[in-house]
Amino acid sequence: MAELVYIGLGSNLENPGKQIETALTSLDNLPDTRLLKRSRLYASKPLGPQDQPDFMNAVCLLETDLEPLALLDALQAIELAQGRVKKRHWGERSIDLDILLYGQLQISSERLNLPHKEIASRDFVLLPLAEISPGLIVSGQGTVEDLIAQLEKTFVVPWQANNQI
Ligand code: ROI
Repeated sequence: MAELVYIGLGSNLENPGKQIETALTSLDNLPDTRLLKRSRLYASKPLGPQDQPDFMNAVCLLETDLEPLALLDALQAIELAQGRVKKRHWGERSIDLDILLYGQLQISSERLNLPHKEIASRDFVLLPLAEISPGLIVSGQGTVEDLIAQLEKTFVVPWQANNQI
């Protein structure tokens, strides 16, 4: 049965914008999977150590027949194919793909927690999510706009070729 699945994409190494565009193409090409929507690219200040480059982030909506763990395997294969580099905990990375929401599914296991535990606290997830799915309810936590309103401050801006955060 096809499910609607939100994926978060992030990169701050090796041409981040291009890393995200490449990953979006790969997601659309997964078996039994279709890319329904994607956000713009957003530039964001790093969460974690500040002595690393700013991030580029985006969110997309897929329709997929892949089961959650099969999808997770597929995301990790895309990360590997893009030569994923991860330098340190909460540090710089060339591409990071996270399953944010998988239909209404709630699971908590060693490999996968759904909904993703950090959605509500991450401006670089919430702003692109609100762009592609205004009014989306993040299970038990309210709408994406409610969650944005609860953030103290945001450090995320839609990216244009020549802007600064
Ligand atoms: N910070 C931002 N702004 N965007 C990310 O995608 C991101 N991903 C991460 C850590 C290192 C926690 N910080 C981030 O994994």
